Amino acid sequence: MDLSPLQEARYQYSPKLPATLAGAADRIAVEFGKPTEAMADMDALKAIFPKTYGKPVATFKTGSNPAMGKRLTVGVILSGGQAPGGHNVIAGLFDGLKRGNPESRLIGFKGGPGGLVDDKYAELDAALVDEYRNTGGFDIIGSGRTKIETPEQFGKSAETARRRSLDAVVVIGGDDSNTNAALLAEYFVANGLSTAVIGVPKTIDGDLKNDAIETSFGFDTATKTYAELIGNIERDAASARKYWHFIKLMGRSASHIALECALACRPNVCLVSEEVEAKGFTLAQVTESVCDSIVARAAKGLDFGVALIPEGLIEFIPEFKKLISSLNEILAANDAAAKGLPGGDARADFVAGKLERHLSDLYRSLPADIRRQLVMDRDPHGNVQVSRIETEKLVIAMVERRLAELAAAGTYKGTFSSQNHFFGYEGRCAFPSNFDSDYCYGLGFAAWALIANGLSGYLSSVRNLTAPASRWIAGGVPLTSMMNMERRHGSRKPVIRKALVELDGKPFMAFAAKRAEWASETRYRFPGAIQYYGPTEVCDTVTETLKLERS
Ligand code: FBP
Repeated sequence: MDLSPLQEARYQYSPKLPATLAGAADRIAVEFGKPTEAMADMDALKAIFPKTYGKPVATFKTGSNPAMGKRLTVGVILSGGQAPGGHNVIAGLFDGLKRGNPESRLIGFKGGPGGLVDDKYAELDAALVDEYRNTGGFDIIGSGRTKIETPEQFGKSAETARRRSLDAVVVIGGDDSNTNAALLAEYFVANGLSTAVIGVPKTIDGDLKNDAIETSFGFDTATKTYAELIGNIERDAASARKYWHFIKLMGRSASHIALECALACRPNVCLVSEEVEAKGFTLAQVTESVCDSIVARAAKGLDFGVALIPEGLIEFIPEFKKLISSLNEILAANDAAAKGLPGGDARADFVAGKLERHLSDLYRSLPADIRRQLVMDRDPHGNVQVSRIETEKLVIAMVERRLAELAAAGTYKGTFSSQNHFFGYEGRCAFPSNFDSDYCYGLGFAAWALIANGLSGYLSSVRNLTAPASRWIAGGVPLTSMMNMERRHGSRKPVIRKALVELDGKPFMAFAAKRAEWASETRYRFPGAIQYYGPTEVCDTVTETLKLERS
């Protein structure tokens, strides 16, 4: 591999650790809080997790702890979509293990949770880990979306843990993967294994957070990467003055990414899925809200603009939500028949014939591409793969239709020309920002400290993130304390509750206070590229979301 100058320079970067983790291993003591409760459905969860439910929150502090020198063998898994900083979680975990005992070993299961089931692994030694420090991507061992759910998969995971004499498995993943981690932790204890399971909060979507987890890693770098691109597009729009740019942004359900980019860049429009759902908007009403800005700006001679669209939008429009859930059921019930059809159009016709009348009308009114995209295969967790649905093109088509009506009625006199973009994969493997480099290294290091203290069923946590890194607070949060029961595939399942955008939360309120002005005026803000070297207020700054939530 030829190295870029930045990659060479980033190898020299030493991630900052919280002071409590920075000293000698035997000076890292642990303090426990009170037993915890789940977020809801306590009795049901106690019954599912009899061995691991209700553990106390753990916080590391400086003190004496001779147990930290244990020789350990740990396996690590990267699960789900890439997020900047995953390699630094592994580096932090590796360095922690070696600080505790130079004889400790780290192995990496290849290609996600499937690697644990099938016992496919690579030894992670110093030379290999060094190659990946402070770099983006998950390519050190690869990732995957296999869900460990059948008794056979659990059994095979346990066999691997025994065969490799694992003291612990670390699962680096989002809400679904960490729900799996909780189930695996319970399974291992219930079946007499001493292998601990520790999770690490990963996802660019930013929706794995709560009172104890301030943000998931990767959100900082991904949103800063998108914000750079959006700022560049805003400047282009304001220079050329001839295009409306519609930008879909990743985030499978929650709109945190779109909202963060709006706060950073001040575009003319940013749709927020959670608001659309709360207000029960139809697609026509969503379209109208975009057209309001286009018409208002056209009246001032501003026939250009930038609109942000969260990837998950259509699942939050109530009429679409019903449509998607009916499509899911039809596809699940007719799996073989649907798969046997010779292409997307045939599949679309097949399901359209099985929908209730009003849903079938909605489905048939959509552009053909969108119809095809809505019946593509689901992911292993049963989710529609929203990154493959061109919602930005759907919105453009609806806007064009509506503007034609407004023009005919004489209420719109502008010219409308659009460009569409989708920013997702562009940000998931960027060189982690200084924040994500430090945060991930700390999360990995804390994962080791949890394991060395004999804890299982915890999510590694680093808090107080708006303070300098030395004052960050490291510890672990019991996975069951973040769970509730939700309906999935027809039955109630334990899941880590996804954190959606809160409409009474500070980030949304800050946006709502300004959006009318941004809709009709040009108030663009240009964040520029992530900076790794230079003044701390430029290089070490956190997201607008985190600043507002922690203010
Ligand atoms: P995770 O929840 O696994 O972190 O993945 C998030 C995400 O990047 C979403 O934003 C996006 O919808 C999805 O992954 C895309 O998945 P894939 O990489 O399989 O196309």
